[in-house]
Amino acid sequence: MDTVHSHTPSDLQHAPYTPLPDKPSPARIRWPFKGFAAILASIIFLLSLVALIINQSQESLPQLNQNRSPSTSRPAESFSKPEPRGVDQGVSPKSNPSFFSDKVSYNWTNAMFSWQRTAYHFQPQKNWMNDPDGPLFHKGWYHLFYQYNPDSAVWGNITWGHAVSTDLIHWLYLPFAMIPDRWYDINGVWTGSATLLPDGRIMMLYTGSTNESIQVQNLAYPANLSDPLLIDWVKYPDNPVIVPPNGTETDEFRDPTTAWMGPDGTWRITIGSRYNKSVGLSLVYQTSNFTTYDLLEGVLHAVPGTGMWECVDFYPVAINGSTGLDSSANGPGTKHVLKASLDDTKRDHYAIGVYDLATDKWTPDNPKEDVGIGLQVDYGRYYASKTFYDQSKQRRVLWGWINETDTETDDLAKGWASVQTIPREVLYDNKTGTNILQWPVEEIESLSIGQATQLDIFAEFEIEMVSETKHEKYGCSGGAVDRSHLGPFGLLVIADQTLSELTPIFFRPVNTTEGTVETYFCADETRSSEASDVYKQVYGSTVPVLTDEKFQMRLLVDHSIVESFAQGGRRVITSRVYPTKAIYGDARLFLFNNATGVKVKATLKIWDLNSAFIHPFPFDQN
Ligand code: DQQ
Repeated sequence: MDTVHSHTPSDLQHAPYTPLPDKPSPARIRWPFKGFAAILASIIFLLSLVALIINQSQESLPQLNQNRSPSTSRPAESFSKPEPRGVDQGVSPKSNPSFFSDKVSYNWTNAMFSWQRTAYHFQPQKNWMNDPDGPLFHKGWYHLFYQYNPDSAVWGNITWGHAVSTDLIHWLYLPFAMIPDRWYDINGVWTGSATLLPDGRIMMLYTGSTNESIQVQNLAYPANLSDPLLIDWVKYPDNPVIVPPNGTETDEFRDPTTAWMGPDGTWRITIGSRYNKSVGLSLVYQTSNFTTYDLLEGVLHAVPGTGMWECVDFYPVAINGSTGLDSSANGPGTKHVLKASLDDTKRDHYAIGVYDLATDKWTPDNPKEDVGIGLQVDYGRYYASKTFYDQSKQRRVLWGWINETDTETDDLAKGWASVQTIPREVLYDNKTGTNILQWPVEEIESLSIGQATQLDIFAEFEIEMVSETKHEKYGCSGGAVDRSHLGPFGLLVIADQTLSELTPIFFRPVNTTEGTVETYFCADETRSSEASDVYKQVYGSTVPVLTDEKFQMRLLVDHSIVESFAQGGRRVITSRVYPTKAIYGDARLFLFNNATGVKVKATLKIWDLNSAFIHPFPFDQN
């Protein structure tokens, strides 16, 4: 057997395994749980702005490039301009498209870059990160693996980073789980998923990009299952276990899912691909031992015009249930979610449907809202998501990659790129029956403290007509400045006092020609930064607001990230913003109502969130 001796990041010591404490030594961990302080405000307002000035301090900010003075401007020309990588290796460009190739870099300061680094979202100490990989729970620890470049803040040399947590919020970095060191993954240890077998074994399937840039599927497993940290991984000596089947483009065949067990007692996995240049699809393989596989006839599902499906995720959800389901659950009372990350648009789309166990085919409940042409998992800056079943809390947990919208040059200058979302619990929405619900895992509440630089905001809005309503057709695209009868209204986050920088997260209800009201939930990044070399857009979609419901949003604000959940998580928008003025003590939060025909009553609860503890594992203290 080949044991993978991962090369160790310079800042992590790979100590030989010794018995572990239940959790990291408290001496090294300072989590000031002081209970949470909630500020509850009921505010009635019409056409007004109410400023809530949030005390911000610089104390807990991580320092980047400490040898540089915070006020020192970085000369833009001192950084080279590499091309986004990926296409040559048969994977789409992973850094930002060249929106800004002709533009001059903004005069960023180190203080601005430092502010962007998040305090309670997971990100590596430095360098590039993309997709979450193989999340799982084992012997008291949550494991997160991730696509990582050990050498730079741009995509390349993809290696599996590894971190563990006892609560999905505080993380300890471990040595790399797998590095690209075999012919079958020398061009990258790409995305994969874990399957926990009933006998306790863990099978990790991942895509390797071979020495010839062919995408193959490989098997790895922990060298020592009794190690709660799962530090050493073995690559199966007869890898690859699956090669691209005839008729499949050899560079469009990747990202195996977690396996689920069929009624015949054998396992199935699905792998995304593309047919005839534009048909996105997912193939199904059957296995009894994870080393040999049979391709089943037909496909799990295919949707013309959607292009290559990356990072397919396939899992059951319970109808009328309040817990998550293991990937092998099926039968009456379940539906199946099929998710694909569309390589062409860089958006994660899903649909809810029915999985036929006899034929291994999945059918969407609503063909008009099929995978890739209907719902998105998140309408913001978000990609390559993946769920896992957390057997310790009977819940399904979703991870997603928040990618950057600045330039590679800026990422190289700040020394890192990308963040993972806060893990979200996923449930079927029993009320609408048409969407999933996503909600931050409950453990995030442990970060609530008296005063901090990060926020968890819950806002409810009720509207009262003050003038006659008329039909108006607006969506999100006009942004927050467009005024109409019923909206927009919401919150301005990461705003400075003069409102020269602001990110509105808002509702815009509109009267339809049928006499009903349709509500849009939107995030407008167009004024989020004065920097010119940052891509800014308006994100959003319609959201079901049922007749007995108020308009509700929950926002997680973490320096440069805003995760926005509408109506209990029916729609989610993640924003990655790059403020230059609304930073440190100058970051503000405002309420706004731009509707011309309604009064809005807002109720706000705001929790200040502490920083999470995200550090190297304290091997020296065992
Ligand atoms: N990222 C991986 C691929 C996957 C893509 C490479 C999605 O396996 O298709 O880093 O971002």
